[in-house]
Amino acid sequence: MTKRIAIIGAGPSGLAVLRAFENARRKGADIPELTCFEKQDDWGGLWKYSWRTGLDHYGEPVHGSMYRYLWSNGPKECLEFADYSFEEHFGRPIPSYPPRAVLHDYIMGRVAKSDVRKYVRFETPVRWVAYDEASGLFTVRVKDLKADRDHSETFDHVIVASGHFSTPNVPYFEGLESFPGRVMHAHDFRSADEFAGKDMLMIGSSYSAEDIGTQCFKYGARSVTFSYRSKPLGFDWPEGFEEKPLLRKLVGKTAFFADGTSRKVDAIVLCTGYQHNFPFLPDELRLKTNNRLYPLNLYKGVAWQPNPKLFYIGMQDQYYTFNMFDAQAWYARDMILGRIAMPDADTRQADILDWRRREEAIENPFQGIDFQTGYVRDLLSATDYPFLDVDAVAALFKEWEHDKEHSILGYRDKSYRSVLTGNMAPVHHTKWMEAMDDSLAAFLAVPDAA
Ligand code: FAD
Ligand code: NA7
Repeated sequence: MTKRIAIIGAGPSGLAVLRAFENARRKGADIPELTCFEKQDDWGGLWKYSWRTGLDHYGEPVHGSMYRYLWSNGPKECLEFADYSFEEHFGRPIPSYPPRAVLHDYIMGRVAKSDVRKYVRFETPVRWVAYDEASGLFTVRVKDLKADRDHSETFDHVIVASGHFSTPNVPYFEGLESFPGRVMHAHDFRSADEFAGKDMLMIGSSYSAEDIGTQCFKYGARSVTFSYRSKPLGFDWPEGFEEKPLLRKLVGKTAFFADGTSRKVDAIVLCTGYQHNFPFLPDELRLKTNNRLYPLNLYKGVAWQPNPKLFYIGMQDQYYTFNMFDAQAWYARDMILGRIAMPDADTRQADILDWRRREEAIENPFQGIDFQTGYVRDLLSATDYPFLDVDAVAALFKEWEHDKEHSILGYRDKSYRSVLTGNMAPVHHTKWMEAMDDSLAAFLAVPDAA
């Protein structure tokens, strides 16, 4: 009997799994029967932009957390698929920090080249997964939204690739309920335009705060105040930005901070991160973790320790993204195909704890980059994924960190060399702070040729 595999989600992680199996099939392997359940009406995960917030037209929670005017917050050279360069997709080298639409086009280009769309059932959210010890099978209950019908199927393996930047973590601060202006979580932020001329307060000091704050400034916000819980972002901020310790309370429009200072603000964006949320999984199958580089209970970061027939892809905090999802997908595929032996539970646990110990020793971003580089290298060394020079990628990540330190509003004007093609990215025709049109056409336009 052919094995059956359920993949939950057709974002970059789920697509990496489809590609991994397809790659094996093309090389002559007998692959299992694949079914990918995707709740949205197209693939691409977060990269498929949705203007919607809250609930969608079916009453389902909107998955999208990306916003208009989102540009890559790391160099594209760090996320390039080893088997599909940006140059192959666009026919020429392109600048290092593309806007969302360009990255979306690139991700779509690779999957369009392989015949995997047939495996995906769109508008079909997974409602529940149960494991039966006696049969050794998973039962997956899904809802066909278009047909308005629930049904169940059985599978030998389940691969969870449903993402973890969709369910907002929303803390409470005294006075929020009577604040006379916009309050939203980053998950619901879509367009910076509405904040032109406003004084903004961002709670949080990580990627969302930094990016939404600078973007609002770019589109005309009068000032941006960041409020941090543990440590400030710490950039050399230009005029118009400031950092404050944690918000204590709001009285009308006035925000009071832990250092006793205060200021008036017009709008608040809670950039307070996301929850790993798997409402379709029972306790014994459900990953419980915060956003970190090495969650417990995942052998090699992918196989569910208590029941390694279940896999998770893309659940770590991410320096590496697309190429790490590939490395994970190829590794999970090879465990399922029996090409990589699944060690016993004690060996797996010792390996998990070893990686976790190394993760806990990380003291700064450079060590974080080295840690995840080591992790990706470990996975890649075991499969036939095309060669990826991860040391060269790590060097680019460190250059990126330096470039951000040097200029938080100007780092996206930098160029980096592709580790795949060896070619240097061209400088973009417009500085990021002046590039207001984030469309694919505007980004790829060659002004001199007009
Ligand atoms: P997702 O992209 O979240 O895809 C998960 C898929 O699973 C979705 O299609 C969803 O609809 C589906 N799904 C969820 N639940 C179910 C269910 N129950 N049943 C069926 N389907 C389901 N990365 C970068 O490399 N560069 C960036 O510049 C960058 N910017 C980012 C900006 C923001 C605001 C955010 C939130 C993330 C950003 N990321 C960036 C990181 C991003 O997480 C990854 O690039 C990537 O999208 C993760 O892929 P994924 O497939 O794991 O998850
Ligand atoms: P992150 O990177 O998980 O960061 C969450 C931030 O929110 C972090 O600074 C936290 O502070 C802060 N936080 C969380 N809870 C609170 C409370 N209760 N009060 C104050 N501050 C809080 O999420 P992001 O959204 O920034 O980034 C996620 C992805 O989106 C990323 O991959 C980007 O590319 C885009 P802490 O440091 O823990 O004190």
